[in-house]
Amino acid sequence: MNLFEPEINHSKNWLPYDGTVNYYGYILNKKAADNYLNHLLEDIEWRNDEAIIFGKRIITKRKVAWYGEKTFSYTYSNTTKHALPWTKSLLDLKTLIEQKTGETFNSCLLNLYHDGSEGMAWHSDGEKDLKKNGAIASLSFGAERKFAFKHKDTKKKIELILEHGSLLIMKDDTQTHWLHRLPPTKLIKTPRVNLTFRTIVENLK
Ligand SMILES: O=C(O)CCC(=O)C(=O)O
Repeated sequence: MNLFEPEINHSKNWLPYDGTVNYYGYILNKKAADNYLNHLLEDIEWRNDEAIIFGKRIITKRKVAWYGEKTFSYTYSNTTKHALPWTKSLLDLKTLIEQKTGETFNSCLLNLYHDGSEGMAWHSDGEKDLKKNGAIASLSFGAERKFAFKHKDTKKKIELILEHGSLLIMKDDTQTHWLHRLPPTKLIKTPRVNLTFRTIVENLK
């Protein structure tokens, strides 16, 4: 028995229909996850996120960064971002989750939530720059937060808690049928960093 691996059935599909979500629990022990969290907080080029909503420019308190194997551009919420080259730690994490999941990724969107007052509203990751039905791997560090899915037609909701050092994967037609969000909460006073590894289709601009 490996004492560092949680006994979680990562083949379980958390969605009842129209997509696949697998949760692996923590894939890094606490010490390794703490080290990555500190590295990510200090060394990533964090920027406030920008969105144009109903013609108005919104700057979020949540910070973002985007890294990848090429200078991909990626457009969401009507703003375009350009990827920075992988850091060694991000490349190591990408290799680890590729081994765990059997999927491949060429870019990563990072989110920094300073405390529970920051979250992310309902959305799906179906932008045209992303590979259609490509897997998205979500790696979480820091504060444990609730993560929720809502079916676009039936409105059925599924919730789970994302732990420090844990991996979740969304694949197949999940983004077509389900929204997801990170709800804000007054209970959390510490930061959380989330990394979503994705596959961008060639669009070097
Ligand atoms: O922080 C999270 O777990 C959610 C991130 C997310 O929904 C996204 O990057 O699309």
